[in-house]
Amino acid sequence: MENLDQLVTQAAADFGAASEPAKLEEAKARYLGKDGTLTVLLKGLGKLGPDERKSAGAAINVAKQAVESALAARRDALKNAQLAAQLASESLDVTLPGRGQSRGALHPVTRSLERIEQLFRSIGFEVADGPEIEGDWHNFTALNTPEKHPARSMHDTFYLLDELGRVQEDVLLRTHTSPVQIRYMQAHVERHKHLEHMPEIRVIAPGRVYRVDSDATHSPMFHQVEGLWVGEHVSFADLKGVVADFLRRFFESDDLKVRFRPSFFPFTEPSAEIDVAFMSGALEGRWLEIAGCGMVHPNVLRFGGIDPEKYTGFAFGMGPDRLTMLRYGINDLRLFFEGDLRFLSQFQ
Ligand code: 2U9
Repeated sequence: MENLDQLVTQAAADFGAASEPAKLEEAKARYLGKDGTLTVLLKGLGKLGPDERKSAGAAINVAKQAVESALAARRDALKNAQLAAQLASESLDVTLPGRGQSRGALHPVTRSLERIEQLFRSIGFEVADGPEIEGDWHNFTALNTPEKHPARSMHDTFYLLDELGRVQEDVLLRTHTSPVQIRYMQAHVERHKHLEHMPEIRVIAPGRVYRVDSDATHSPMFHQVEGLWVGEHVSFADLKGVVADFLRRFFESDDLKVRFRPSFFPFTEPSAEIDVAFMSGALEGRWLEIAGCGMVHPNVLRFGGIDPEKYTGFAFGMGPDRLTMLRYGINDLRLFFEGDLRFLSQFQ
Protein backbone atom coordinates (compact mmCIF):
# COMPACT_ATOMS: atom_id res chain seq x y z
CA MET A 1 0.00 0.00 0.00
CA GLU A 2 2.71 2.43 0.95
CA ASN A 3 4.46 1.60 -2.33
CA LEU A 4 1.31 2.45 -4.27
CA ASP A 5 1.00 5.85 -2.49
CA GLN A 6 4.63 6.56 -3.30
CA LEU A 7 4.02 5.49 -6.88
CA VAL A 8 1.08 7.91 -7.22
CA THR A 9 3.12 10.75 -5.66
CA GLN A 10 6.07 10.00 -7.95
CA ALA A 11 3.83 9.86 -11.05
CA ALA A 12 2.20 13.20 -10.14
CA ALA A 13 5.69 14.70 -9.65
CA ASP A 14 6.90 13.30 -13.03
CA PHE A 15 3.82 14.66 -14.76
CA GLY A 16 4.36 18.04 -13.12
CA ALA A 17 7.96 18.09 -14.30
CA ALA A 18 6.93 17.42 -17.92
CA SER A 19 7.16 20.89 -19.52
CA GLU A 20 5.50 19.96 -22.80
CA PRO A 21 2.90 17.44 -24.10
CA ALA A 22 5.50 15.08 -25.66
CA LYS A 23 7.39 14.78 -22.36
CA LEU A 24 4.10 14.21 -20.54
CA GLU A 25 3.25 11.31 -22.88
CA GLU A 26 6.69 9.78 -22.21
CA ALA A 27 6.02 10.00 -18.47
CA LYS A 28 2.58 8.48 -18.92
CA ALA A 29 4.11 5.46 -20.73
CA ARG A 30 6.34 4.78 -17.71
CA TYR A 31 3.24 4.21 -15.56
CA LEU A 32 0.36 3.28 -17.84
CA GLY A 33 2.10 2.03 -21.00
CA LYS A 34 2.47 -1.61 -22.08
CA ASP A 35 5.43 -2.12 -19.77
CA GLY A 36 4.45 0.66 -17.36
CA THR A 37 4.68 0.13 -13.59
CA LEU A 38 0.91 -0.04 -13.02
CA THR A 39 0.34 -2.29 -16.04
CA VAL A 40 2.96 -4.74 -14.76
CA LEU A 41 1.38 -4.71 -11.27
CA LEU A 42 -2.07 -5.47 -12.76
CA LYS A 43 -0.64 -8.28 -14.86
CA GLY A 44 0.96 -9.74 -11.70
CA LEU A 45 -2.44 -10.13 -9.98
CA GLY A 46 -2.99 -13.44 -11.73
CA LYS A 47 -0.25 -15.02 -9.67
CA LEU A 48 -1.99 -14.19 -6.37
CA GLY A 49 -4.60 -16.16 -4.49
CA PRO A 50 -8.26 -15.07 -4.80
CA ASP A 51 -8.51 -13.02 -1.56
CA GLU A 52 -5.20 -11.31 -1.96
CA ARG A 53 -5.95 -10.70 -5.61
CA LYS A 54 -9.21 -8.89 -4.71
CA SER A 55 -7.73 -6.47 -2.20
CA ALA A 56 -4.51 -5.87 -4.16
CA GLY A 57 -6.51 -5.41 -7.34
CA ALA A 58 -8.75 -2.80 -5.72
CA ALA A 59 -5.75 -0.93 -4.32
CA ILE A 60 -3.91 -0.92 -7.67
CA ASN A 61 -7.04 0.31 -9.44
CA VAL A 62 -7.41 3.18 -6.95
CA ALA A 63 -3.77 4.10 -7.61
CA LYS A 64 -4.29 3.79 -11.38
CA GLN A 65 -7.29 6.16 -11.23
CA ALA A 66 -5.25 8.64 -9.18
CA VAL A 67 -2.42 8.51 -11.76
CA GLU A 68 -4.89 8.92 -14.65
CA SER A 69 -6.54 11.94 -13.07
CA ALA A 70 -3.11 13.49 -12.33
CA LEU A 71 -2.28 12.91 -16.01
CA ALA A 72 -5.56 14.50 -17.19
CA ALA A 73 -4.99 17.50 -14.91
CA ARG A 74 -1.47 17.98 -16.25
CA ARG A 75 -2.69 17.67 -19.84
CA ASP A 76 -5.23 20.44 -19.19
CA ALA A 77 -2.65 22.61 -17.52
CA LEU A 78 -0.19 22.24 -20.43
CA LYS A 79 -2.93 22.96 -22.95
CA ASN A 80 -3.99 26.10 -21.08
CA ALA A 81 -0.39 27.26 -20.79
CA GLN A 82 0.12 26.77 -24.51
CA LEU A 83 -3.04 28.73 -25.31
CA ALA A 84 -2.01 31.52 -22.95
CA ALA A 85 1.44 31.72 -24.60
CA GLN A 86 -0.13 31.82 -28.05
CA LEU A 87 -2.55 34.56 -27.04
CA ALA A 88 0.28 36.57 -25.53
CA SER A 89 2.46 36.28 -28.65
CA GLU A 90 -0.39 37.11 -31.02
CA SER A 91 -1.59 40.01 -28.98
CA LEU A 92 -3.49 42.64 -30.95
CA ASP A 93 -3.74 46.17 -29.69
CA VAL A 94 -7.11 47.31 -30.98
CA THR A 95 -6.50 50.79 -29.58
CA LEU A 96 -3.60 51.52 -32.01
CA PRO A 97 -4.45 54.10 -34.70
CA GLY A 98 -5.04 52.56 -38.15
CA ARG A 99 -2.38 52.60 -40.87
CA GLY A 100 -4.81 54.26 -43.27
CA GLN A 101 -4.95 53.74 -47.01
CA SER A 102 -3.06 56.03 -49.36
CA ARG A 103 -5.35 57.50 -51.96
CA GLY A 104 -3.16 57.68 -55.10
CA ALA A 105 -3.28 60.73 -57.34
CA LEU A 106 -3.01 61.83 -60.94
CA HIS A 107 0.45 62.53 -62.31
CA PRO A 108 1.13 66.29 -62.39
CA VAL A 109 1.50 66.22 -66.20
CA THR A 110 -1.82 64.34 -66.49
CA ARG A 111 -3.40 67.08 -64.38
CA SER A 112 -2.05 69.71 -66.76
CA LEU A 113 -3.27 67.74 -69.80
CA GLU A 114 -6.77 67.46 -68.32
CA ARG A 115 -6.78 71.16 -67.53
CA ILE A 116 -5.62 72.08 -71.06
CA GLU A 117 -8.31 69.83 -72.60
CA GLN A 118 -11.00 71.34 -70.39
CA LEU A 119 -9.99 74.91 -71.27
CA PHE A 120 -9.98 74.24 -75.03
CA ARG A 121 -13.25 72.29 -74.89
CA SER A 122 -14.79 75.35 -73.23
CA ILE A 123 -14.13 77.40 -76.40
CA GLY A 124 -15.40 74.75 -78.80
CA PHE A 125 -12.34 72.62 -79.56
CA GLU A 126 -12.47 68.86 -79.98
CA VAL A 127 -9.77 66.61 -78.50
CA ALA A 128 -8.29 64.11 -80.96
CA ASP A 129 -5.63 61.42 -80.78
CA GLY A 130 -3.79 59.11 -83.16
CA PRO A 131 -1.00 56.52 -83.40
CA GLU A 132 2.37 57.04 -81.70
CA ILE A 133 4.06 54.88 -84.35
CA GLU A 134 3.71 56.88 -87.53
CA GLY A 135 4.68 56.80 -91.15
CA ASP A 136 7.21 59.18 -92.59
CA TRP A 137 4.52 60.79 -94.76
CA HIS A 138 2.19 61.77 -91.88
CA ASN A 139 5.01 62.85 -89.57
CA PHE A 140 7.20 64.80 -92.03
CA THR A 141 6.09 65.02 -95.67
CA ALA A 142 2.56 66.24 -94.96
CA LEU A 143 4.04 68.81 -92.58
CA ASN A 144 6.13 70.34 -95.34
CA THR A 145 9.38 69.08 -93.82
CA PRO A 146 11.96 68.68 -96.62
CA GLU A 147 13.72 65.38 -97.33
CA LYS A 148 17.08 66.68 -96.02
CA HIS A 149 15.70 68.37 -92.88
CA PRO A 150 17.75 67.49 -89.72
CA ALA A 151 14.56 66.44 -87.85
CA ARG A 152 14.39 63.45 -90.21
CA SER A 153 17.92 62.26 -89.34
CA MET A 154 18.63 59.14 -87.27
CA HIS A 155 20.16 61.45 -84.64
CA ASP A 156 16.85 63.16 -84.01
CA THR A 157 14.16 60.55 -84.69
CA PHE A 158 13.60 56.97 -83.46
CA TYR A 159 13.10 54.64 -86.42
CA LEU A 160 11.68 51.14 -86.04
CA LEU A 161 13.56 48.04 -87.22
CA ASP A 162 12.09 45.36 -89.47
CA GLU A 163 12.16 41.67 -88.51
CA LEU A 164 15.74 41.38 -89.85
CA GLY A 165 16.94 44.28 -87.69
CA ARG A 166 17.16 46.79 -90.55
CA VAL A 167 16.06 50.41 -90.04
CA GLN A 168 12.70 51.09 -91.67
CA GLU A 169 13.06 54.66 -92.91
CA ASP A 170 9.31 55.15 -93.14
CA VAL A 171 8.23 53.76 -89.73
CA LEU A 172 9.04 55.94 -86.74
CA LEU A 173 7.92 57.22 -83.33
CA ARG A 174 6.07 60.47 -84.00
CA THR A 175 8.20 63.52 -83.21
CA HIS A 176 5.15 65.77 -82.72
CA THR A 177 1.37 65.33 -82.53
CA SER A 178 0.86 67.11 -85.87
CA PRO A 179 0.16 63.82 -87.75
CA VAL A 180 -3.02 63.66 -85.67
CA GLN A 181 -4.20 66.97 -87.16
CA ILE A 182 -3.26 65.82 -90.67
CA ARG A 183 -5.43 62.71 -90.17
CA TYR A 184 -8.16 64.85 -88.59
CA MET A 185 -8.19 67.27 -91.55
CA GLN A 186 -8.41 64.42 -94.06
CA ALA A 187 -11.27 62.74 -92.17
CA HIS A 188 -13.06 66.08 -91.72
CA VAL A 189 -12.84 66.87 -95.44
CA GLU A 190 -14.08 63.37 -96.33
CA ARG A 191 -16.99 63.65 -93.89
CA HIS A 192 -18.15 67.03 -95.26
CA LYS A 193 -17.30 66.70 -98.96
CA HIS A 194 -21.01 66.90 -99.92
CA LEU A 195 -21.29 70.39 -98.37
CA GLU A 196 -20.47 73.64 -100.16
CA HIS A 197 -19.29 75.17 -96.87
CA MET A 198 -17.16 72.84 -94.80
CA PRO A 199 -17.64 73.46 -91.06
CA GLU A 200 -14.62 74.90 -89.25
CA ILE A 201 -11.95 72.62 -87.82
CA ARG A 202 -11.18 73.31 -84.17
CA VAL A 203 -9.11 70.56 -82.64
CA ILE A 204 -6.32 69.95 -80.17
CA ALA A 205 -4.08 66.88 -80.19
CA PRO A 206 -2.47 66.09 -76.82
CA GLY A 207 -0.15 63.11 -76.40
CA ARG A 208 3.26 61.51 -76.12
CA VAL A 209 5.97 62.32 -78.66
CA TYR A 210 9.55 61.07 -79.06
CA ARG A 211 12.94 62.58 -79.90
CA VAL A 212 16.55 61.39 -79.55
CA ASP A 213 17.38 63.82 -76.75
CA SER A 214 18.07 63.46 -73.03
CA ASP A 215 19.17 65.99 -70.38
CA ALA A 216 17.66 68.09 -67.56
CA THR A 217 15.30 69.86 -69.97
CA HIS A 218 14.85 67.13 -72.64
CA SER A 219 13.43 63.62 -72.31
CA PRO A 220 13.31 61.04 -75.16
CA MET A 221 9.59 60.83 -74.48
CA PHE A 222 7.70 64.01 -73.69
CA HIS A 223 4.25 65.49 -74.17
CA GLN A 224 2.81 67.95 -76.63
CA VAL A 225 -0.46 69.64 -77.16
CA GLU A 226 -0.97 71.03 -80.62
CA GLY A 227 -3.98 72.99 -81.74
CA LEU A 228 -5.49 73.73 -85.14
CA TRP A 229 -8.27 76.08 -86.23
CA VAL A 230 -9.17 76.11 -89.90
CA GLY A 231 -12.00 78.14 -91.48
CA GLU A 232 -12.83 80.64 -94.18
CA HIS A 233 -11.57 83.75 -92.38
CA VAL A 234 -9.26 82.56 -89.62
CA SER A 235 -6.51 85.13 -88.97
CA PHE A 236 -3.36 85.66 -86.96
CA ALA A 237 -5.43 87.97 -84.72
CA ASP A 238 -7.64 84.99 -83.84
CA LEU A 239 -4.50 83.00 -83.03
CA LYS A 240 -3.25 85.71 -80.67
CA GLY A 241 -6.61 85.94 -78.91
CA VAL A 242 -7.06 82.19 -78.45
CA VAL A 243 -3.50 81.56 -77.24
CA ALA A 244 -3.27 84.56 -74.90
CA ASP A 245 -6.67 83.78 -73.40
CA PHE A 246 -5.71 80.14 -72.90
CA LEU A 247 -2.40 80.99 -71.21
CA ARG A 248 -4.02 83.50 -68.82
CA ARG A 249 -6.63 80.93 -67.84
CA PHE A 250 -4.11 78.09 -67.55
CA PHE A 251 -1.80 80.07 -65.24
CA GLU A 252 -4.78 81.74 -63.47
CA SER A 253 -3.20 85.13 -64.04
CA ASP A 254 -5.15 87.96 -65.74
CA ASP A 255 -2.09 90.19 -65.93
CA LEU A 256 0.14 87.54 -67.58
CA LYS A 257 2.13 89.23 -70.38
CA VAL A 258 2.16 87.40 -73.72
CA ARG A 259 4.31 88.32 -76.72
CA PHE A 260 4.77 86.83 -80.20
CA ARG A 261 8.30 86.80 -81.67
CA PRO A 262 8.86 86.02 -85.39
CA SER A 263 10.25 82.54 -85.95
CA PHE A 264 10.32 79.72 -88.49
CA PHE A 265 8.65 76.30 -88.75
CA PRO A 266 8.31 74.31 -91.99
CA PHE A 267 4.56 73.79 -91.35
CA THR A 268 3.53 77.40 -90.62
CA GLU A 269 4.02 80.72 -92.43
CA PRO A 270 4.30 83.23 -90.90
CA SER A 271 5.51 81.60 -87.68
CA ALA A 272 6.11 82.89 -84.16
CA GLU A 273 7.45 81.86 -80.78
CA ILE A 274 5.18 82.69 -77.86
CA ASP A 275 6.74 84.09 -74.68
CA VAL A 276 5.06 84.81 -71.36
CA ALA A 277 6.09 86.93 -68.38
CA PHE A 278 4.55 86.55 -64.92
CA MET A 279 3.82 89.74 -62.97
CA SER A 280 4.45 88.12 -59.60
CA GLY A 281 6.23 85.13 -58.08
CA ALA A 282 9.78 83.82 -58.37
CA LEU A 283 9.94 84.31 -62.16
CA GLU A 284 8.42 87.82 -62.10
CA GLY A 285 9.21 89.96 -65.16
CA ARG A 286 11.31 87.32 -67.02
CA TRP A 287 10.26 86.41 -70.57
CA LEU A 288 9.88 82.62 -70.89
CA GLU A 289 9.51 80.78 -74.18
CA ILE A 290 6.37 78.68 -73.86
CA ALA A 291 4.99 77.68 -77.27
CA GLY A 292 5.26 78.05 -81.02
CA CYS A 293 2.60 78.95 -83.54
CA GLY A 294 1.77 80.31 -86.96
CA MET A 295 -0.61 80.32 -89.90
CA VAL A 296 -0.81 76.82 -91.39
CA HIS A 297 1.41 76.63 -94.49
CA PRO A 298 -0.60 76.32 -97.73
CA ASN A 299 1.25 73.09 -98.59
CA VAL A 300 0.14 71.56 -95.27
CA LEU A 301 -3.49 72.52 -95.89
CA ARG A 302 -3.24 70.94 -99.34
CA PHE A 303 -1.75 67.71 -97.87
CA GLY A 304 -4.73 67.68 -95.53
CA GLY A 305 -7.08 67.93 -98.52
CA ILE A 306 -8.04 71.57 -97.91
CA ASP A 307 -7.98 74.33 -100.54
CA PRO A 308 -5.62 77.08 -99.25
CA GLU A 309 -7.27 79.60 -101.63
CA LYS A 310 -10.55 79.19 -99.78
CA TYR A 311 -9.49 78.38 -96.22
CA THR A 312 -6.88 79.65 -93.77
CA GLY A 313 -5.92 78.29 -90.41
CA PHE A 314 -3.66 78.78 -87.45
CA ALA A 315 -1.78 76.17 -85.48
CA PHE A 316 0.17 76.20 -82.26
CA GLY A 317 2.22 73.72 -80.28
CA MET A 318 3.24 73.65 -76.65
CA GLY A 319 4.86 71.33 -74.14
CA PRO A 320 2.63 70.46 -71.16
CA ASP A 321 5.71 69.11 -69.34
CA ARG A 322 7.25 72.57 -69.44
CA LEU A 323 3.93 74.22 -68.55
CA THR A 324 3.73 71.92 -65.51
CA MET A 325 7.32 72.75 -64.49
CA LEU A 326 6.47 76.47 -64.58
CA ARG A 327 3.19 76.03 -62.74
CA TYR A 328 4.82 74.09 -59.86
CA GLY A 329 8.37 75.53 -59.94
CA ILE A 330 10.09 72.26 -60.95
CA ASN A 331 13.57 72.55 -62.48
CA ASP A 332 14.31 69.04 -63.78
CA LEU A 333 12.07 67.47 -66.44
CA ARG A 334 13.39 63.97 -65.70
CA LEU A 335 11.62 63.96 -62.31
CA PHE A 336 8.32 63.52 -64.19
CA PHE A 337 9.37 60.23 -65.74
CA GLU A 338 11.35 58.49 -62.97
CA GLY A 339 8.28 57.33 -61.05
CA ASP A 340 9.82 58.32 -57.67
CA LEU A 341 6.97 58.52 -55.12
CA ARG A 342 8.90 61.02 -52.99
CA PHE A 343 8.47 63.44 -55.90
CA LEU A 344 5.04 62.36 -57.16
CA SER A 345 3.31 62.26 -53.76
CA GLN A 346 3.86 66.02 -53.43
CA PHE A 347 1.10 66.56 -56.00
CA GLN A 348 -1.75 64.77 -54.18
C1 2U9 B 1 -0.69 71.07 -88.52
C2 2U9 B 1 -0.13 72.23 -88.99
C3 2U9 B 1 0.69 72.97 -88.18
C4 2U9 B 1 1.99 73.03 -84.81
C5 2U9 B 1 3.02 73.93 -84.29
C6 2U9 B 1 4.73 74.66 -83.11
C7 2U9 B 1 4.54 75.74 -83.91
C8 2U9 B 1 5.78 74.59 -82.06
C9 2U9 B 1 6.74 73.33 -80.28
C10 2U9 B 1 6.34 73.97 -79.01
C11 2U9 B 1 7.10 73.33 -77.89
C12 2U9 B 1 6.88 71.88 -80.01
O1 2U9 B 1 6.18 71.02 -77.68
S1 2U9 B 1 7.20 71.70 -78.33
O2 2U9 B 1 8.50 71.20 -78.19
N1 2U9 B 1 5.76 73.51 -81.31
O3 2U9 B 1 6.59 75.47 -81.92
N2 2U9 B 1 3.88 73.64 -83.33
S2 2U9 B 1 3.25 75.44 -84.91
O4 2U9 B 1 1.78 73.29 -86.15
C13 2U9 B 1 0.96 72.53 -86.90
C14 2U9 B 1 0.41 71.37 -86.43
C15 2U9 B 1 -0.43 70.64 -87.25
C16 2U9 B 1 -1.57 70.27 -89.41
